[in-house]
Amino acid sequence: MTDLAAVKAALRTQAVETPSWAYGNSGTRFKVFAQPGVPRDPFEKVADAAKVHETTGVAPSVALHIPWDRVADYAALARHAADLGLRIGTVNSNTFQDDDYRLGSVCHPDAAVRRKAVGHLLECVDIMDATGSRDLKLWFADGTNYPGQDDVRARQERLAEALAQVYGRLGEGQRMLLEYKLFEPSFYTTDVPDWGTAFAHCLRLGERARVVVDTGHHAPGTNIEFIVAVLMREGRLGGFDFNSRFYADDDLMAGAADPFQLFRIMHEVVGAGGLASDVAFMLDQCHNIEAKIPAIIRSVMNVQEATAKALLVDRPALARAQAAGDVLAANAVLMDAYATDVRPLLREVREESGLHPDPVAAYAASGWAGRIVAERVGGRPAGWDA
Ligand code: AOS
Ligand code: ZN
Ligand code: ZN
Repeated sequence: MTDLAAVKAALRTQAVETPSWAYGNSGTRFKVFAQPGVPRDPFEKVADAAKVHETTGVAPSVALHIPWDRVADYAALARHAADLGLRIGTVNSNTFQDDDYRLGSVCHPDAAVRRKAVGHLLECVDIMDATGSRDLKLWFADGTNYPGQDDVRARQERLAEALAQVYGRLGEGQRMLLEYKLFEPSFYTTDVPDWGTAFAHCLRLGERARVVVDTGHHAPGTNIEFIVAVLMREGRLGGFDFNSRFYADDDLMAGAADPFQLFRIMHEVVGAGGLASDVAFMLDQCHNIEAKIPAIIRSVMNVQEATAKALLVDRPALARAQAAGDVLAANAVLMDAYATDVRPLLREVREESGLHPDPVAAYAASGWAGRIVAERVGGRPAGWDA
């Protein structure tokens, strides 16, 4: 028998961080379809993120991406967020958009380029100090395209050196989250291609270096929940970049392509006590053809639904079935939870928190979509083609 009050309480404590770049225009390398009303600066991105929190109640922070979100006064940006009931979350670095980075950034064969890349990462920590952010998220586009292009082991050494420098600069309570990705933009080797490589670097650095699992960064068929379980057991899961993929790193709405996978991941998180831990639940998405704010609201709701289902798993019954070796009964316990329609429960949770039961409808009724189209003329791309 599930304790519904406990499930609701857990759901109320959930926090999903939304990414600033998801509010701006984005696209593929073929075309960016500009949308009217998109933010013209980081302050407006924060304002949109505040709308997501206002309607869902569970999106209290927004991640920055530097230099896309470069401002003159980061403390002012943090104050602006606080005024809107939000805080600045993870700071994401960008060492992939300069010509200098053709052969990589922190793994580049030229020490001068490596110094430039590390300088940028250190600047990101300065920004964290100014905004009060806890986490620095590192994703490197480093790698090679052809066998023999560079020395794989030398590149790992350079990476380790750069990470150690940045880790040493972190303030107390700040963390380094290292994100891995199988391929792209490099097509032969990637310097941080998988959780094992990221984990190995984190182990050398120290306890505040953690791995980020972006759900779009694996080979098809990879059992992501297994990776989650192992990293949580080691105390090294820093957080998630949630999104959906059908083919590669598609960055579609979380829970859109494979809601069952999202449920299986959240089942491992809940089982390991992750909801009450320091695991960061972030979205990393781009909304190329759909309206951005409603798509982010939908993604947050999808994460909530997967979480609610994971919380509804009858864990004592599951443990009994597992101990008895009853394969079918154990599987049935999980599938029963997954098959539960949790939408009425989530509507209740929202109403009990003084929110509209339907965040999508609440956003539509707020008039914000019309207001930003009228007020914001000349919205900027998120950065990919800036
Ligand atoms: C890139 O594929 C990664 O998912 C990173 O998290 C990246 O920094 C993010 O998508 C913002 O561009
Ligand atoms: Zn990511
Ligand atoms: Zn990605």
